[in-house]
Amino acid sequence: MVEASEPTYDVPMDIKKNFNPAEISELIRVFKFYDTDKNETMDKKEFKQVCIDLGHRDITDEQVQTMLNEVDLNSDGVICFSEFLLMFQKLKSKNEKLFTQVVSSKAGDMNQNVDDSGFTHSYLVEEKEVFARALNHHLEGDKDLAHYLPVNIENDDFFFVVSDGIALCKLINLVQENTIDMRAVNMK
Ligand SMILES: [Ca+2]
Ligand SMILES: [Ca+2]
Repeated sequence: MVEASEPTYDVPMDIKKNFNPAEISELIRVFKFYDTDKNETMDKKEFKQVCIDLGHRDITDEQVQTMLNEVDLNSDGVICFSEFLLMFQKLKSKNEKLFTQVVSSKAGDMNQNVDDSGFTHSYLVEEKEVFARALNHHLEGDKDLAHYLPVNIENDDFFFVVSDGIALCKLINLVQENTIDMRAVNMK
């Protein structure tokens, strides 16, 4: 039999020994979650989402390529599961806290939200709730947002509210005070 492709989730023992079985199965889930076209490898676009979710929110395509090249040990341009594990092995030895955060933020808790342009966002339900609560708590009584608030934490109303530029600017200012001069925002 001619070998067409290596079995993806069959991990060499020397990589496997650095993780416990629970971590391996969690990382398989994480890998499958980001492998959006389900071809069992992670391409540049899919890998970019991993980088973003690891906290590199403003990462450029060039930076993604540089990181991908580092992880892509057999230089076939995509990341297989073994390479993905090796990346996490490095991450685990460098930054245990971030590693735990990734592994425990179960892919099952992730939701996807498709906006009008067809662009798919991934976000953590918890993250959305934190922002929705902040919005309700801090901007309650804001006359410009009176028609929106309080926003329903349970559904996707939050995305509707922040699609209004004014609410988004106010939210950003909440996080980082006076980032946006509200006098410059067109309130209509
Ligand atoms: Ca893929
Ligand atoms: Ca590869």
